[in-house]
Amino acid sequence: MIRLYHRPQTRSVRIHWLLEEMGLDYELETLSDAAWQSSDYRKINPFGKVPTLVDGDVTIWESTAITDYLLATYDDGQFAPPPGTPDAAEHMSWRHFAEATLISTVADYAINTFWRPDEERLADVAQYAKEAVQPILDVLNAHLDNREFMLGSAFSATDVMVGHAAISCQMLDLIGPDRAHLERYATSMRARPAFLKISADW
Ligand SMILES: N[C@@H](CCC(=O)N[C@@H](CS)C(=O)NCC(=O)O)C(=O)O
Repeated sequence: MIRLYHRPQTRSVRIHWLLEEMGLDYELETLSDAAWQSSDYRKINPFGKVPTLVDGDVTIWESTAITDYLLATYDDGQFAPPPGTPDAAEHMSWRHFAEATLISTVADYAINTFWRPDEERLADVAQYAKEAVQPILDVLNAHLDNREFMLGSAFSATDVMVGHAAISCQMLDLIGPDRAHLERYATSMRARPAFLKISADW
């Protein structure tokens, strides 16, 4: 049985959502503050971060790596293009972009505008992140012109990774009035049945 070590309002939401999209059986282990910071948790995730996924003998962390694992182990071609194709390369590019370029910048903004208590927020970092994300969102918005999903007309695991960031931007008022494609995309991702099942995570 797959077990997801999870916290609401974190990157583990993406894996929770993907598990629902893929229709897999899983157990959700929502960590308390104490469990998250415990030495026991560091035995399965050396950085003490979420998500971590355990599946039998397999323990895997880093959410993009977890999506790689779930696709390689359980996907029958529904959630990713065939390996070694141009579509697969595009799928990998955008899926990694979602963590490495997009959500890392959005998270700096979120942490310093609402996640941390007031006295721990760094206004300079929030301002920097808000400025840094603008050209990234412009590219994403342009990409979504005439595309229902990140790869065109078919939903894929990339939409969970990028969709999570798009929804976060919508909630944080980062999309702005001139990015209609991104706005439409975020709204449509939020309406997906699998997303609605995990929406209490937000
Ligand atoms: N690149 C990692 C980032 C994981 C990460 O930073 N998770 C945050 C929550 S969004 C966390 O657990 N932070 C706790 C900490 O840093 O102590 C991934 O995608 O899994």
